[in-house]
Amino acid sequence: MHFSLIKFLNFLKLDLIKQENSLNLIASENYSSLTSIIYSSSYIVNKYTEGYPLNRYYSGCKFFDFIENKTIFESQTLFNSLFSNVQPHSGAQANSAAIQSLINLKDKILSLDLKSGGHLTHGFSKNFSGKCYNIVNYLLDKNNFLSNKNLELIIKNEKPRLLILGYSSYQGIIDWEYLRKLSLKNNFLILSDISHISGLISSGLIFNPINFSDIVTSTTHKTLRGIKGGIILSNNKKYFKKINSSVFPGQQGGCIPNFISGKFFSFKECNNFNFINYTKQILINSKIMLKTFIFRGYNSILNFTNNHMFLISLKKITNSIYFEKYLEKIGILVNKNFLPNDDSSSINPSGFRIGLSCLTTRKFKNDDVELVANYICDVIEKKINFVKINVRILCKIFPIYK
Ligand code: DSN
Repeated sequence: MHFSLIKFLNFLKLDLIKQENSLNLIASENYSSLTSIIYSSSYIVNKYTEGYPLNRYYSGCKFFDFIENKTIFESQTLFNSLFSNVQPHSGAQANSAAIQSLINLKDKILSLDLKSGGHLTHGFSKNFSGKCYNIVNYLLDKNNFLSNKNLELIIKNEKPRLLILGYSSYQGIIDWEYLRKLSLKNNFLILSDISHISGLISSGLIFNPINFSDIVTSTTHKTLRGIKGGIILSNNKKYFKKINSSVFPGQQGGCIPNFISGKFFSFKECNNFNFINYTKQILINSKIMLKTFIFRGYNSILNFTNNHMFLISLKKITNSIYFEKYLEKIGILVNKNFLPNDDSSSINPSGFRIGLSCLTTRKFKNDDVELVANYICDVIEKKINFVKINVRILCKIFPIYK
């Protein structure tokens, strides 16, 4: 075998070893099942499948038509939706296609500020969304809540065409029912990006906004624990055709057929009681971990979490870049993160974000996550003896892939 090929294969192997030997608390990640991984790596990758079932640009798609239809069906069942497009390569592409389906270039979008928990594709100046649309941001209130009253005021003043709900680092509750009423009264549309919380929604643990939004988008690999990619859902007939044409040919060429077959297996796994129990445990773990940090004297933006994640402040404690890198050295992965109204730069923001999807997939339960939170506090407080070895032991007790 050629030397560089051996090296390449070795890096793949090393990455798996690193995954097995790390406690991953990155809120946007999770571990796909071996079944989903295997079926997203099939020979169907060879096929070009531009278009939609029974309406393809190329011939020879009849078996893939069946696969795509089944995948669509599974995602509709998961979210009680009448329509689903499973082709977006990613959440970013799903958002781009959804926005194109709803509004015109330069129309006004109201979205949560990136520092308060928003996402790049919700209007960041260097992203397509910030370049193609007129963006106005809303903020959390002074107690870090998403305030209906503040939103109502800004909507009255700014008259947006589109309101984006759904966030990357907000642990509070979104009042979809109230905001839907507001949208009907004030004539704006709602796009809900449920990427982070879609697994919790599909299990019925968080309110499903499908009937309270014009379009819903999600990634498939966060709490939903699937193969990487995006989906677009809607119960509003008016948008079904528009969404399909915004994805193809508007946004992408051919979809990635092997990933769509991987998504099928992932969705099938979510349509199952085991997955519901898994997501219940995520919520328990997330609440216990946050409580442990608070007990040890750390501040979060809210003193509760409604989902799989939360933010912890490092203000006046330590530097977040150094902290993230140091934790990685001892085998714990977190990501440094902005806090609402952060005056620090994106390179060195004032806090870090914790998510419990990965540890829960490894079957960590109440006491186990409490232990991990205590290890992190020990590291911050420099009582660091034995943490690295203890992390390694936990990784061995709770393997990802047996
Ligand atoms: N950066 C990821 C997130 O946390 O939302 C996905 O874009």
